Amino acid sequence: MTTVLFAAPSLWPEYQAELPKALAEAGVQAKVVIDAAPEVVDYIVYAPSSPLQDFTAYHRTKAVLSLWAGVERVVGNKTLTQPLCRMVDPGLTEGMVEWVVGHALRHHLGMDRHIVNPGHVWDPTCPPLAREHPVAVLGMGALGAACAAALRALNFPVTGWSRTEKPGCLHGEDGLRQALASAQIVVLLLPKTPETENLLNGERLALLPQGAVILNPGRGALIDDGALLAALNAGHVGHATLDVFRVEPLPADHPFWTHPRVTVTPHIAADTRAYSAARVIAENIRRGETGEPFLHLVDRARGY
Ligand code: NDP
Ligand code: OXD
Repeated sequence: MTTVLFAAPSLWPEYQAELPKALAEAGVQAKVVIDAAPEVVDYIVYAPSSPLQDFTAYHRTKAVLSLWAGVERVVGNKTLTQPLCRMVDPGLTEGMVEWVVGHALRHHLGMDRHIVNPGHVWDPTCPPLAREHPVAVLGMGALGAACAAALRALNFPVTGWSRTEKPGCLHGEDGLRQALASAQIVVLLLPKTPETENLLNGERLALLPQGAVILNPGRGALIDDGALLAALNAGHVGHATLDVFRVEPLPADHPFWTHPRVTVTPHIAADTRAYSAARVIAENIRRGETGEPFLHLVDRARGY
């Protein structure tokens, strides 16, 4: 059985080492290669940025296993008729929790005032407690739910919002308005779909309390950039820490780079790490081989 990696060549050494190990642990015998004729390929391990965009020739392939959690670049690909699984991986989740909690605490504690204090001002104002700083987490999936749990463990009152109804979580337009109206910090962990594009538009940004902070490690298109800049310029939004953008790398002349109320991080919130992702992939290949249902199947109609 043959598994091919379609991803940046720089990833090959790690996956060449980790995937065979993980497959052996899962009790699966498979060859892992970086190139093979389409007619011999059983599984494709896939980065959506890969040059492979036409899957027509892969008749034998049983599944495409994405290395990314977000699959918006591939979900609408009509040549891909096999099951598509996305990445849900403890390593990815751990990274995202650390990024979200770190940036939330930066703003919550007002750390910047003390880190950059050229006038050596002795300002003894104490920061509030987390219990006084409500957070809205938009998107309560694998990553959002873990971030919400970590923030709750620090005593932040967290309101979650998702597409479907779930216990302890808001949904729908009314739920979104309610979540935004009280949020001092908003975390965006939604996939990019036609429904979520420009979710944070001018009207919804206006619902936020004065000075609220936005953390976006989800996807750039979730926010209307122009509306965000206007809200930042007006001081209505206090700060935006953005990890993802409509165009990546963020173009050098984009106003986000120089805006005093924007922090840009270069899509590094959470990485797919080969040593843990390989186990997720191997488990799905094992399932494919034994006829068990795949984990983390993408729902093409839903878009995530
Ligand atoms: P999941 O699919 O597990 O969760 C998505 C969540 O978004 C679900 O709670 C879902 O609701 C909700 N959602 C989807 N559409 C809507 C909608 N129209 N209205 C309201 N809620 C909606 O994804 P993950 O948590 O694994 O990942 C989230 C995103 O994070 C990825 O799609 C990717 O874009 C981004 N990401 C970014 C990384 C980075 O380094 N910056 C790294 C990894 C991921 P429901 O539960 O009802 O289905
Ligand atoms: C992902 C990402 O979707 O890195 O996994 O953004």
